[in-house]
Amino acid sequence: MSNYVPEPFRIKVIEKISKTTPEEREELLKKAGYNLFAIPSEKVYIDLLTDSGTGAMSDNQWAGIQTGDEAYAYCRNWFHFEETIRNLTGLKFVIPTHQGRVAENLLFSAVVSKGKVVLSNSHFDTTRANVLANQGIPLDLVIDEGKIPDFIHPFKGNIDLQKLEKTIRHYGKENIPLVILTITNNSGGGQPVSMQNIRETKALLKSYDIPLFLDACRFAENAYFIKIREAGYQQKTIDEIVHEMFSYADGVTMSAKKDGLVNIGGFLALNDEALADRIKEHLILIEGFLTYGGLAGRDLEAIARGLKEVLDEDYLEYRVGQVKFLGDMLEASGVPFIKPTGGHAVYIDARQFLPHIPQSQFPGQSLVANLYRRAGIRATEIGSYMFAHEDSSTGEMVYPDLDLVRLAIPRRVYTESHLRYVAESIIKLYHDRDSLKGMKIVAKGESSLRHFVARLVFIE
Ligand code: PLI
Repeated sequence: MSNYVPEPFRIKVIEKISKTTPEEREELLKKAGYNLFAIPSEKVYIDLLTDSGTGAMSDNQWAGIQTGDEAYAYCRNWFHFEETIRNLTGLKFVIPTHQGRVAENLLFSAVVSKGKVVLSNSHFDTTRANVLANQGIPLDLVIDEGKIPDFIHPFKGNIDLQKLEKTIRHYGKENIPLVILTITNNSGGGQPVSMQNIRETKALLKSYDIPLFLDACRFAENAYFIKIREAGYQQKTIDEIVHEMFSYADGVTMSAKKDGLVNIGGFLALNDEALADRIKEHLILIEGFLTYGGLAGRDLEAIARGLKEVLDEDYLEYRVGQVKFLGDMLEASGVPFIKPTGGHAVYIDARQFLPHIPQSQFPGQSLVANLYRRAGIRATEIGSYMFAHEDSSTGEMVYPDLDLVRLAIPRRVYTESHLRYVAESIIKLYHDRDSLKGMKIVAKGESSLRHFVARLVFIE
């Protein structure tokens, strides 16, 4: 078992969390249609639904909030925000948004149209949905090792360069408006992408004149993995690694709700001036003026400060260490999960955990519902419930490669003892796994984001 890396901070403000009884939770689950997104947060004991927007800000960020300049145009915090992002990414044009998916919406509605193909290591669900909403085709080309849950590889988020080149040739470069690398690769287990892979992807794309974008929500965690796992980077600072990563990018989309260490915010940054100008017009239509993009001045300030704070190596060591600590406790009891652990979450392999439940009966969602039912812990399914869909040409169901349950750890929120409680609860559930039942959907929305709204029942 690994040692716990102590928090590099002390706690100055606390928020009460409440315990509920199993009977109360059973009622809440029924009412929510076994959809954990519909459970009131005050009824959750440990909330691992997401690491997005759920972190704790620092005293420095809260102090920044007090300096918010709430003028409509060109507030002082905008200048700090823009300068911070330019310095971080080296990109010229910065477009603020209130969260990451709006950056995706603005980007893909500008460059994707019917039949255009967007290639990625793995699209996150909102990224995929934004490509689809513009009638584009999102394709995932992560390396094969990235799809084998217990295969140990330092950079399981890498894109397969051979497949990338083959796919570009197949569709023709004129049909590929951009390639986007998700760092770290959320849908594939929070796994990092190596510097070599980013560099080689850029070199390949340059020869075809296709821009490279980074979905950089978790760029600092990715940089930390490069530092500890990739030859030649041990002596570099996180700052230097981050600069090199972004030096290969023609553009970046970012949800600041992750490595921006804030509760709301995002941005798009890019070098193509003509494209930036088109996007800015759309920004004014759907988000707000060029210098606030749906955010308050105080939010811009908190993001600017968060983007600097996140580069602290002590913080990143603790952050990635927390995830590993949880993984090591599960490993000691044989619970199957994606190895090695990634940057922001432990991803349980639900098909191995519940081999008696077929993909068509959503093993991951059964695990998620039972974990809340028994322990008050909220996690999220990333598998058949989220992604399975009917092939429009054959009418057959298409299932994802992996059925995962994500235990996402909010930044700077939970302590070692919370993680111990989580591990103990999951291990108990694992010992009792044969009693868990499959599920079926009884009501669903039509969009490709059905998992937020669908209702389910257990198959008795
Ligand atoms: O939730 P947004 O709109 O601020 O960001 C969308 C988004 C884009 N890319 C990636 C890799 C994400 O992880 C992401 C959001 N992630 C969420 C909400 C999550 O729970 O992981």
